[in-house]
Amino acid sequence: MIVISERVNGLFKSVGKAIDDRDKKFLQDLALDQVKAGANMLDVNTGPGVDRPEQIMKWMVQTIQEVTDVQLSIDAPVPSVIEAGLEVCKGRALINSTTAEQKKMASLFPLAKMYNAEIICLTLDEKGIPNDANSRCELALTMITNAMEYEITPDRIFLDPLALPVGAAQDQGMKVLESLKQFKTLCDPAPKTTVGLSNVSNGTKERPLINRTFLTMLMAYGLDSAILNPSDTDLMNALRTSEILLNQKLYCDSYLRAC
Ligand code: THG
Repeated sequence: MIVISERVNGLFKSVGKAIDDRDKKFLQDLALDQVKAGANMLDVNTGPGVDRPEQIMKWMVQTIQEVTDVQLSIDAPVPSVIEAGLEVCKGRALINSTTAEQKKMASLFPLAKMYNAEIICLTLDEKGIPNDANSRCELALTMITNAMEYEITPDRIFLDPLALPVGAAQDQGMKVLESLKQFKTLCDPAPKTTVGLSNVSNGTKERPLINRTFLTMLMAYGLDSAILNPSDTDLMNALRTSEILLNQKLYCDSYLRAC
């Protein structure tokens, strides 16, 4: 599993404050802490409603790169903010994200090509998030085909079926699982898959339990990566145990400590 930390996000109050104060040390300590907790990648997001998000994205990427070479996922709803992050990103970046909306694809696939980046493709379009797995697959194919026009091969694509809050859309959990399985059959080489795990527990009273239960299910359906909170030890233990049970990692008695 590729673990992408969700914590480097201005949405969290303490991170938002560090951004406002341009507190480099806070951001750098957070980044290192996430890597130590098991993050293979950091999802960098300025958070909503900031002034000059392009400048803030650049500052965040540069500040983090001063202390770690870990891969960065540049997360923003606006292409110009993603481009700002890509301009200063030293290693290979993951673009988070395009959708199947024509305008989004027309700006983000050229950026992925220009910066030789990987890219997350959210299965939603002008009409919103589809209601079932088949329609999510249709949008996934649209994005895979469009990406090929820019010489972006499927192994550089992470398909995201969009996990939704269980309290608001209870029927969607199973549809997300089915989508993951079907995505793998769409092309060869198969695209990778990801989800924003914490979405599923938004607004519930049992967030950590719901997150880790859903994660083990997603992994059984072939999930390759997830944006999650690596500081949640129970969650990471469930993840490591799933890797063992799915025969993705070699078992030894001390596998939790070894990770
Ligand atoms: N897919 C992709 N990218 C994504 C998402 C996705 N990026 C953003 C998001 N979804 C994943 N990241 C988060 C980060 C935080 C939370 C959920 C998902 C979260 N935050 C607390 C909340 O909103 O209640 C904040 C609490 C606090 O302020 O401390 O839940 O789906 N590709």
